[in-house]
This record gives sequence, structure tokens and C-alpha cells, in this order.
Amino acid sequence: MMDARGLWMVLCLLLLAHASLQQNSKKGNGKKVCLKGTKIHRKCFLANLVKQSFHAASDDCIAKGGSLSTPLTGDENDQLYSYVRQSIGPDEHIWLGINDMVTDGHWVDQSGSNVRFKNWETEITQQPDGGRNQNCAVLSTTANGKWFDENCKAEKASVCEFNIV
Ligand SMILES: [Ca+2]
Repeated sequence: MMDARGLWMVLCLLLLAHASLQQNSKKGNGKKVCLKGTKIHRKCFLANLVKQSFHAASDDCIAKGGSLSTPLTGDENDQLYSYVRQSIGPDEHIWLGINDMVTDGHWVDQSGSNVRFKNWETEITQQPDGGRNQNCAVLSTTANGKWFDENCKAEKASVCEFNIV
């Protein structure tokens, strides 16, 4: 026979188990998977084949609850590059979520923070080389995912990224 204290302990354990089960099922229902596009690290990436200016592409991503793709590491850049090849094409460029509109040569992300990871093409050309005429950046699938600065009014495909953490 269990005394009152033992019964109380069992009740508490049951309540705890129930609470953690609920938490697990909540996690299961969360946005852990990418219904469309592809998952890279803790982000979903979704290609937009419509060719449009940097600002229009950026606005589209924001309207969808995301932002223009901005790879933070070489590995993420490589995976984004292969996703763009598969989803958009082997001879394409996509807008990245970085620009140097405020101060030429000072590249910032969509929140205005310094860009730490950069992947400019520097072997054949010396990117970024467009000065004040080119204040946006593209990732090129013809150059193995290397970056080029570009006129923000040019019309390019894009990829939006969504945080799924
Ligand atoms: Ca520039």
C-alpha cells in the first residue's frame, strides 16, 4: 500500500510527464520542416524565379515573412549555390540580402549590420568593382557561387530565407 506522500509523488510525476509530452507534440507541430524550398542549417530557402529589381525582390521576401537570402558561412553559401542551380538554373544570378548603398564599399545586411562573411569573385575579376553604380550583390551560379556587385535596378531571380528555429 502507498501512503499519501507516495501517491502525491506519483501524481506529480504523471503531471510532469504529461507536460513534457505536450511540449514535445508542440515541437512536432512547429515549423521544423520546409514545406516548400529547401532546408539549410536553421533556415528555409525558397526560390523566386521572377526576375526583378533588388528592392522588388526584397519586398517580396518581406511580404512572405522572410528576407533575401544572406549566407553566413562558406558551407551555407555552397548549399545555397547548389539549391539555386537546381531550382533556378545553372547559368543564373540571384540577389543577396546585402548592399553598400549608404557608404560605398561598406557592405551591410538587411538589418544594416556589417557583413562578416563575404564570397566575392576575386580570381578572374576583382569584385566588388562597380563603385557607386553597383550597390547590390548577386550570387552567380556560373562562377561557383561567387559574388558580384551589381546595379540594384538590374532584374534578377532571388531566394527568400525564413528562420525556422
Ligand atoms: Ca558599391
